[in-house]
Amino acid sequence: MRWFTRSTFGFAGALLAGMLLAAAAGCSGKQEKIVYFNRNPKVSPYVKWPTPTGEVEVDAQKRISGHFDGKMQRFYGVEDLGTSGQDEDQEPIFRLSDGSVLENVIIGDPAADGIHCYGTCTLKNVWWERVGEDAATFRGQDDKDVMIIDGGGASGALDKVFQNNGFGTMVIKNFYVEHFGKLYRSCGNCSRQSARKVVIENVTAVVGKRSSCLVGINENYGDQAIFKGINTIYRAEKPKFPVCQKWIGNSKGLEPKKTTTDNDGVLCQYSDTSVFLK
Ligand code: ADA
Ligand code: CA
Ligand code: CA
Repeated sequence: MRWFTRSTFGFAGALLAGMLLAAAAGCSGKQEKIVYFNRNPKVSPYVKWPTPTGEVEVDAQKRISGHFDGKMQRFYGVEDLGTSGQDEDQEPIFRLSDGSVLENVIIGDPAADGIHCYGTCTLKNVWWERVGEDAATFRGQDDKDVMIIDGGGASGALDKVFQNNGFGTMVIKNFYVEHFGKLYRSCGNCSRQSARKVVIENVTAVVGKRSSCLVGINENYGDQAIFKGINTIYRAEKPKFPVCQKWIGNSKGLEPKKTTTDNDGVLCQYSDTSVFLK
């Protein structure tokens, strides 16, 4: 379900239409508001969504190497990137090479395949107003690679928010998530499987109707999920919502099989001092 529709002529078109409307309304003495398509998610008691300082249309993936400060502008896809469905072949808005840092960015709608990171990288204060196919994908090249997501938040993920498809550790900290399927999934059926890790630290999650687990890992490849700091999960919508779901993954592109859930102290490591279920 889309929360709102977006016409094909894009933000500039909307602005122009808005101006024309306003001009026309001016003749009849009525004030019309400009219609913005990339709206903030609804107000949340747990987070303050940032207000964009500007709007940036992205028609081809932006390649980042080194440091990029988005200065809290809203970046969203147009033309080939003007997609936000569940198609697995979408390109990202940002493509980060090994060693990159991306900060102060708002990803608007359409968000396509979000952000791809090839190697070690850091996302600081990045917000997704309405996640596309997923929010960010880590394609670590070896077990030492780390993708750090520090600060920010995400809303509107029909399925996954963060996807770990290569090697290495994903750290998700100081992050807010709502209206999501899974916050994190170690790829269940990628052709290159490995023992992937995730560290969840100071995360606030509001479980929604579509939420199926906070993190999903493959037990047969020795994945791990480690919870640090204070993580708060509001699960009124689904009282049995699992924090950590284990699966038997494969490298053949098949649908993986679910096994057990929750803390076992080895693969899923948490306690009632690191995870608070509300
Ligand atoms: C699904 C799919 C994977 C991979 C992933 C992604 O989980 O089964 O093969 O494409 O999405 O990276 O979006
Ligand atoms: Ca996917
Ligand atoms: Ca994807």
